[in-house]
Amino acid sequence: MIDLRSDTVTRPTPEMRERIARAEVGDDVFGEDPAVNLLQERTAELLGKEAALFVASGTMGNVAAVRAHTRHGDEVILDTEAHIVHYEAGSAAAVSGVQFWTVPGRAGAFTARDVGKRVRPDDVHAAPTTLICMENTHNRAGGTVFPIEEMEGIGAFARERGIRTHLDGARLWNAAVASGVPEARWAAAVDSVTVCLSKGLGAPVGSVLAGSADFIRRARRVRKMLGGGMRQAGVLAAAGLYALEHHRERLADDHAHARLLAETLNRIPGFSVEMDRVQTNIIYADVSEHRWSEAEIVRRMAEKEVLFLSLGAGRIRLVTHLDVSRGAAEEAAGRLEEVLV
Ligand code: TLP
Repeated sequence: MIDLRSDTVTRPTPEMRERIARAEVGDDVFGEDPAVNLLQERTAELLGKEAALFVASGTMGNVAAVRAHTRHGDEVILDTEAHIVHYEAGSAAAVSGVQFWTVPGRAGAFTARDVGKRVRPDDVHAAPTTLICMENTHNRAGGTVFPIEEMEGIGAFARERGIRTHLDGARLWNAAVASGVPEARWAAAVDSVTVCLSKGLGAPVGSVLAGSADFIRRARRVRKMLGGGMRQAGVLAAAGLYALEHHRERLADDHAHARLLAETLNRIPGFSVEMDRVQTNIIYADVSEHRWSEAEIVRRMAEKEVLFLSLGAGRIRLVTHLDVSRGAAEEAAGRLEEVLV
């Protein structure tokens, strides 16, 4: 089976399991888990932030960030296609009581000028603009990299006006490898950042939220409120530490495999992939011109043991990751051509 549904499907490698088995643990709600503490320190250092917090998921990191940055009734500016808008179960409204004003981004990115048009005046009619969220790489835009200069421009604009900024960096590692711009430079542009260990990096569970010490203190309380105060979480943090040390550079392989698959898909009549969006490990293909519906395409390929997702509106998504070797990517490409041409 070649599973291209998401980079979240990876299983821990034998070496990672070894590290998990050796993890030194304690009660993390008391702040006494050595592996969790080490993971938080290492991630904060890597991102150039004062402090960091281990959380159960990328969603929990974003939820805690939005809640810790805002008050009920505030307004948040973010891209129309953001993960926070589409896939976080309405948490910004339910948990933080904020409303969105979305920007139709270009490949998931927008500029300080776009934001400038949406910041509310200090007026009795308006919800105060207190937070801007960005996403890098951008999932629904196709794993695209947010241009660093634009993010720095937005960061500077926001700081001048006392507006906070948060980066959903679930796949910031991929952006760093694809662009050569280190994670810390992106993190420096914003007040807080969520990074995921359980996507391309291959850990079974976990994300890290980083920011100032004061922000992380507030986020820790939100995490507790969400039921995310974990106890001997070092068994999970150990996997994250292993992933940070060993699985970042190899993301370049995932990107090369995604390109190979995208080129193959583009040769299939009725398929169309915007190649300039295939910058990392995610591929979206428009299949609306194919003789089969997207559901039928997914079903036929599943019969051939190649899995990917149908997203509706004639789009499918394939994602490469740690458990898809060069050989498996070539094999998947061969089966796609065999069945769909
Ligand atoms: N994305 C998942 C699904 O939720 C769609 C996937 O398969 O791609 N930010 C971004 C940009 C993400 O892509 C995801 C996960 C998250 C946050 C949430 O992470 P988790 O799944 O750990 O809550």
